Amino acid sequence: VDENTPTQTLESRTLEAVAKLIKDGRASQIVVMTGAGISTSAGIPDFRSPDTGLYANLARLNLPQAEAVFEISYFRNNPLPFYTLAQELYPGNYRPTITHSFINLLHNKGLLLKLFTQNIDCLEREAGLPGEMIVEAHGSFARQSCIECKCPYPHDLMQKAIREKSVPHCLQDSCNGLVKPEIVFFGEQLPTQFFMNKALPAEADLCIIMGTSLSVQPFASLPQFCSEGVPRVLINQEQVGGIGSRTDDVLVLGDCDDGVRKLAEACGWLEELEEMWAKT
Ligand code: CNA
Repeated sequence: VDENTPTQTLESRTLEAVAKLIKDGRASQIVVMTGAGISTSAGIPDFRSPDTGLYANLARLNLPQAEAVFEISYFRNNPLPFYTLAQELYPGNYRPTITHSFINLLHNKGLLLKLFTQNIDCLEREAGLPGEMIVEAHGSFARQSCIECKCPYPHDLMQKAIREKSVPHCLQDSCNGLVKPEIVFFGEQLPTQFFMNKALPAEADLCIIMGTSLSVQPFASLPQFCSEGVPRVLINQEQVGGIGSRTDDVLVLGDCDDGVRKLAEACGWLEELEEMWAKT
């Protein structure tokens, strides 16, 4: 839609109008959808940004193609590249960003319906958001199991393996299969939690999408489940996923920490947000 198309819900396609909607109590069931871009300022590279993204920097691992690091058939023959990467991404090495704190602030104010994240870094939990508010669509490092018999593997042994960059094997004598954190590889089913919650965006009265290229399905389809007339705000370096095509879509192109600060300021929450973040 072009600039002159009339909006349905917002007074204008701006962050200020979104803030007004929130302050007027007309947006209180907010769904947030995130990806690797909300963790780049914490120091964790995303996948697809040219030059800085992980895919651009995987050459040292000698992979046939960058994506192979998350392919189960490749992992079965050569799990080391994944474990090299896992050591980098493993929770505990990074501090949540102000964008993570913003999502937690929405929850504290009773405005968050659900966070859908593609991230596996657990930074939203570390920012204080309770697990039940989060749909980890691509799994996380919170659990690990054998890729053959699916038997769970102890967390402390996994931490040790990651630290030592060794590859853990199933503890069942008869199995000895490879163990992998329950993060979703290409071609693997998403967690049931995703399918149980994927209709939720239809109940939202505001959608905020941040730091994702919206290029991985089925996650990329989530914003389409928002009802017509429900504002969808994209805070991202680039325009993605057709956001901008509806009358109440708002594009905030640039760094997501900047965008989040602007939205918080327009809501009158900036000081509170900065204080909350300082405590993480
Ligand atoms: P992606 O495809 O790498 O896209 C990232 C998006 O964020 C791009 O559109 C960037 O332009 C944008 N971006 C990068 N930095 C910023 C910033 N500071 N401010 C605003 N926008 C920014 O990542 P997606 O999450 O969309 O792809 C899905 C994959 C990436 C999922 O399976 C994740 O598991 C996986 N991943 C996760 C992490 C993590 O957990 N932190 C890190 C790397 C990859």
